Amino acid sequence: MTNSEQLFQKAKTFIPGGVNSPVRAFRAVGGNPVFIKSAKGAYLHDEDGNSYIELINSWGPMILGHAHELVEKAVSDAIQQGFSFGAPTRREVEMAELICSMVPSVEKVRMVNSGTEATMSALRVARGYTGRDKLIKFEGNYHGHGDSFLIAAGSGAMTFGEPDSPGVTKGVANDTLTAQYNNLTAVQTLINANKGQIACIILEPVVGNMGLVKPVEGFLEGLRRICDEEGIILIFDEVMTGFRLAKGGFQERCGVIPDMTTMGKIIGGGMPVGAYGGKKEIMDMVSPLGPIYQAGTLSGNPMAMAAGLAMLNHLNETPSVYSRLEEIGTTLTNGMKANMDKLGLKYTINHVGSMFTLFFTDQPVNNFEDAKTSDTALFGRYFQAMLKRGIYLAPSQYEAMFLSTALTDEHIQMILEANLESLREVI
Ligand code: KE4
Repeated sequence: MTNSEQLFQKAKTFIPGGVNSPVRAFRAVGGNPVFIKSAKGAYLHDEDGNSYIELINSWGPMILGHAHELVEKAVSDAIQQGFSFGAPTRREVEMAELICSMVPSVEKVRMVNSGTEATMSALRVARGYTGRDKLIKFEGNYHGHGDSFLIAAGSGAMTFGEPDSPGVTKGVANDTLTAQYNNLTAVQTLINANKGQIACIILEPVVGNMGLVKPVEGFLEGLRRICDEEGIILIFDEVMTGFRLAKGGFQERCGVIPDMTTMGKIIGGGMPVGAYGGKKEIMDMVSPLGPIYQAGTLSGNPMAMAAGLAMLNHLNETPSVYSRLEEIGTTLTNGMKANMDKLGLKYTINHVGSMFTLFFTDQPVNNFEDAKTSDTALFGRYFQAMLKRGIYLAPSQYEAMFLSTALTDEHIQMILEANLESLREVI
C-alpha cells in the first residue's frame, strides 16, 4: 500500500468517509484520494513523493499559487503578535475598508469563517430586513451546507422544495424555492405564486458548482430589474468568483450590482475566512447595531486577516494578475479545444477568466439539466489518466478548474500534452 492508501485507510476509522469535506474523497471519479504533504507555486506534493501541476488551488483561494511569499511573510509576522484575541483589531478595520473599496456592492461588511457562514448570515439578514421568509435559489448552484440551501427543486412553482439531505426539515424546505438557472420566466412564475413572500434571490453570478456555467445575455440584468420591482434582496454568492474573475468580483465585470455579496476563499489567502456585505441600510440591521444576530469566536482572526490582507492588497494593486489569468485561461482552453477537435471528440468548454470546465457532452451547457448530459464515467477515467500524468484536476465533472498566476507557459504545454495523451487513452 502507498502512504496515501495507508493514511486513507486510517482516516476512515476516525473521520466520516476519511475526509473533512466530501468532494475530497474522489467518489465522483473513483479510486482513492492522494494525501497532500506540501504545496508550492503551481505544484502539490503528495505523501508518496509524487508531484502534480494543480488546477484546483484549494478550490479557489490560491490564485497566486501555493505558499506565495507575500502571504507567507504576512502570516509569519502576524504570529509574533499572538494568534487570536476575540477583541477588535486594526487589521479588521483595514480588511473591511479594503473590501468596501474593491467590491462595488459592499458599503459595509462582516467577517465570518467560511463561505457557508457568509451565505447563512446573508440569508438571515435579507429575511430580517424584508420581514419575508422565502428565498429563491437555482438548480446547480451551491451556497455551502446551510439547511436552507440543501434543497432540491420542487416539481412546480406552487410545490416547495424537498430536503436534499436527511436532517433538513420540511419546514425549512417550505421556504426555499428553486428555479432553473438562466431562466427568468421560471423566476417570475415563482414570484407570482409567492407574491410578497420572497426575501431574496441568491445565485452564483457565474456558476462553478455544476461545472462552469455563464449567465446568458440579460439574465443578471433581468434579476436586478425583478428584484427592484418586487422589493427582493439580490444576493450574489461570489465565494468562488470574488476577487478571482476581477478584483471586484464578477459584479465588476458584468456591471450588475447586487444588494448583498457573500465572499470566501481568496479573501482569506488560504486561511479560513468568509464575509458578507452590502448596502449600508441593510448591513446596519446586524447586531450589535441592529436586531439581527450573528457572531463568531474567530471572526476577523488576526492571522487570517494578515493572510487575506496580503493577498487582497496585491490583487488590488496588480492588475497584471488578471490579464495574465485571462491569458492562461484562453491559451489552456483553446489548446484543449484543438486537442478534442483533433480526436473528433464532442465536448463543451465553458470558460470565464481563470475558471473553466471541460464537459464531456455534445450540447451547450447553460443549466444543470444540460450539465447532467455529460458522460461522468468518461470524466472519471479522464481524471485518473491526468492524475497519472501529474495533473491534478477537480475530482468531479460538476466542478470548475481554478487557475493561478504560478502557471507558466511551460506548465500550460505540459497540461495540454497530458490532456491529449489522456484523451487518447480513455476514449
Ligand atoms: P465554504 O463553507 O466551503 O467555505 O463555502 C461554501 C461555498 C459557498 N458558495 C459557493 C459559491 C461555493 O463554491 C462554496 C464552496 N465551494 C466548494 C467547491 N465546490 C468547496 C469545496 C468543498 O466543498 O470541499
